[in-house]
Amino acid sequence: MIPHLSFATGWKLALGLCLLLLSAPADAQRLVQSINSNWLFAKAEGQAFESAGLPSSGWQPVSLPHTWNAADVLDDEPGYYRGVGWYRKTLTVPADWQNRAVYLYFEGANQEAEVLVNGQLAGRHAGGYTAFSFPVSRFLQFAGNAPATAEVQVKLTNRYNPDIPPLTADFTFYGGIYRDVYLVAADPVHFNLDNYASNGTFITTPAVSAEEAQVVVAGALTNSSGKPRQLTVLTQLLDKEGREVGRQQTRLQLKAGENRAFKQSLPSVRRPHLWSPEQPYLYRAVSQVLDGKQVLDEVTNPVGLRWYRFDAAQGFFLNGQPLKLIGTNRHQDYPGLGNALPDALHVRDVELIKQLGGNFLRVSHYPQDPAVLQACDRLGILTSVEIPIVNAITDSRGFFQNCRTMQTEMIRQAYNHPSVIIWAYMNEVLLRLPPGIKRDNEAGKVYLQRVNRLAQELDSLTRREDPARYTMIVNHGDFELYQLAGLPAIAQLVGWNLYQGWYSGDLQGFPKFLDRHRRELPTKPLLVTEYGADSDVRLHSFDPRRFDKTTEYANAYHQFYLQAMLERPFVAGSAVWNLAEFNSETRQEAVPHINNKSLMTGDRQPKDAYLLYQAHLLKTPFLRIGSRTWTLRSGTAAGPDSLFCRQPVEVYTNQPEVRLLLNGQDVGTRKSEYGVARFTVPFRAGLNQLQAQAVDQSLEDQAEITFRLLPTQLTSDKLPFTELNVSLGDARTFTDSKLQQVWVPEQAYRPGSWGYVGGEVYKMPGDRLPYGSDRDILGTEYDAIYETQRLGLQQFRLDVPPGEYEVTLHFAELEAAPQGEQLVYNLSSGGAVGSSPATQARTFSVLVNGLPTLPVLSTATNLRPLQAASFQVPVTVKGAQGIVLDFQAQQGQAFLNGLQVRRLY
Ligand code: GCB
Ligand code: CA
Repeated sequence: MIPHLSFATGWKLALGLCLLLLSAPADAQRLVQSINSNWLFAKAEGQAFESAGLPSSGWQPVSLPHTWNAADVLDDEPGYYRGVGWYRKTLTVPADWQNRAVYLYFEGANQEAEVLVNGQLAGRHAGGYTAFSFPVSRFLQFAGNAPATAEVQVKLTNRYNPDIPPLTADFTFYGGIYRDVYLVAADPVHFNLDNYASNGTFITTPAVSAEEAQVVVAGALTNSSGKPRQLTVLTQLLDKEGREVGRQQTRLQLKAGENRAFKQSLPSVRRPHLWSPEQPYLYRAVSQVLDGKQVLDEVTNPVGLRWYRFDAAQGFFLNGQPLKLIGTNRHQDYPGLGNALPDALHVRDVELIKQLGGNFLRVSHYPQDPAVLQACDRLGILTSVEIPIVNAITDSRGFFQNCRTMQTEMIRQAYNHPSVIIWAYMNEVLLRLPPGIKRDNEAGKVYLQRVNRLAQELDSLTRREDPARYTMIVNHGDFELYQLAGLPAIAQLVGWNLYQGWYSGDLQGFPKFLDRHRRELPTKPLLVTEYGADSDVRLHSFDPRRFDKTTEYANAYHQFYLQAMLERPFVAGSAVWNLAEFNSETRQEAVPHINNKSLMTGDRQPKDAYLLYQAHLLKTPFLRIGSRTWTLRSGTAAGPDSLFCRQPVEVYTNQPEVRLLLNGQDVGTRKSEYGVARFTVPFRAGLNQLQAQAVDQSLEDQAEITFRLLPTQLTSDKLPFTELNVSLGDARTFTDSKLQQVWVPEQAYRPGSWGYVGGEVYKMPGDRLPYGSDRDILGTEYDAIYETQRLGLQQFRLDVPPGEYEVTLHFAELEAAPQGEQLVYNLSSGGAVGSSPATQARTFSVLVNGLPTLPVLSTATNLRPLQAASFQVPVTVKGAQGIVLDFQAQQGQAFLNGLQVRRLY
């Protein structure tokens, strides 16, 4: 959004409106154009921001939005470019703009910017998530009636700056001008263009009821025309059809150079159309500056008429009715694009929350593209918006000042969005106490006081800026610590990010925590601002465990949390962490650099948990077969003579009963429990067609699942052995849709079949992972396979029939010293996580059918810690010998992480 129009009005729509309402010579109107095309970009690597000059080479053409980190946040190299980048572009400005107020307007650039026009400094901005604009008329050089050329240069850095939040966070700080940039040319008389990149007008609705609504427009006019002016501000309130439902005129005298405030109360709207998630009815307030009949400037703002309140015992009320706020958080990135998204992808995410049945978006952890709140206004999604004070603060004047400025920018820039109901300003600010600071030492006492002080300042600032909305602080689940810092008392609402049953403890800890808040903070309304569990769509388990990153554990987690919140009216709202997978460069786990605690994949395919919410929230009939991303499965036949394998299938529905058919045959009818009907399906080898039907509605869904059936006896004629992929030390299956392979969990050797002999499941120290490691394994996309391991095994045997085989052994040494800057997103209180003991020396050999095929496997040479290493060996099997791999340790214990066996002939 840009200054001349509202944040809430789409560009094209806004420009169209201007034309329609135009009643005066066009040359007086404000002109706005995006200037996203034809920029040049170059890095100034290794240079300090302050002294970095324009690079002499390395320029490449780019269009905005642009980030310089789209690729390097995904590679195996830890870290990403956090330094200086330059952008430049030549603008041609028409001669008659000599008499206009010309501005450059940036929706956002991460994170410190210096803007130069024709070599002169137009302005600086700190903070990567709010808009900024600078007047540039004085830098334009016109020669008579010729157009002026202006060279715009933007020096930018995304370096760490202790004075600018966020300091650390579980997301990537992509550098670049990653939102739209506009050029604005206004009449010298205009709505204030110098107010924190706001549009200079502010709408409030001081009283709204079913009977009537008051609408007030406040703002300021600027007269830079060099002479006194007699002006009128005219505001028309238009309904959805564009009919005028109210108007107000205010006459103002402005001296030359004066900036003067105004305030207009429009006549009340009788029996207003109210704004709500079901019916997000929007009026528009069109405000004009007139000199006589001539329109000098015009701004349009959306107006949503609604009233609301939070109650500590009963939750949230909209327009007098209780409304449980349910929705998600959202980050602003997308696979391959980093944070440089076209508006359409921002809008799509809001639509996905709507399709989920949600009514709430926590815009986390920073203000986002104007397109987001515009879409929320249109679709009826209530929002909370926050500035990015995450994990910690710096006790410096600069940090405090930047926080205040950001909070002011956020509020003024997003003020006119009816979807916004909450302004927040801290996320888990006590998660990472700075070095040397403990909750119970002297330094800690001082630090907590400073955090308290900053919270107080921001809270009062927010209430002054916007008394109509609520303030909120968002905490992690360390109740005592936040109480100790006195934070819950400050804001009007408390948000808790709760991960019991994920990062710590078990699921029961969640309702316990909620009830504790209710008991100990009885006057404070509560929102569950985050909760979630990692889920890698490739991983599945029939015995889901905390932290196994399977779809099944995430499903169980969400079901439990949702139920606990729905049962408690005092829980005013909730937001899943997160709508979609997002980049967090420092993260390791099963998918390095990605946080997959989400309802959708990065490219916005629904995970099962998304369907679970739909089943609960949608009011229209809904029925979908789960495991949509699990269309390739594998498993062992039910018995030596069976040609099927029984596995679960879930159907998500808001219907009472579901019938399931497999290849046209009835599998059974099940009642749905809490949105899920559960079936056990006898899958056959090859294609399986599933059809689910609601018993009493004409609702149906279909899914096709390809099944790789493994024989119980590997010499079976009925089910000849073709291939086997095993993840050692693992209890999950892993589907690789690219190679169309399924990895199955290990099993102990049984004669006639396959499996390991001896050894134990590797488990990283600590209580977090049920098995395996969470470290990034280099040189592979299959981290999950390498992160699990069988340690100290003696053999792996397969009783395959005679023939030619290809055997691939996969290794990764998991004992490794912790990485320097390792992300510790451990939300349990205390305790370092994710660190493994120092590297262990080991040497072993593998014999294949008695031959020393891999004679020296050693951590000193070919088994580097946390590095994938694979060896493929041909094996000829004669007679009944099968395949026998012998593991012989010389030093330390032998291990194996993955094994693939394929029959060639
Ligand atoms: C949190 C943070 C969020 C993280 C999330 C997680 O509590 O607020 O930024 O991404 O947990 O996944 O650990
Ligand atoms: Ca493994």
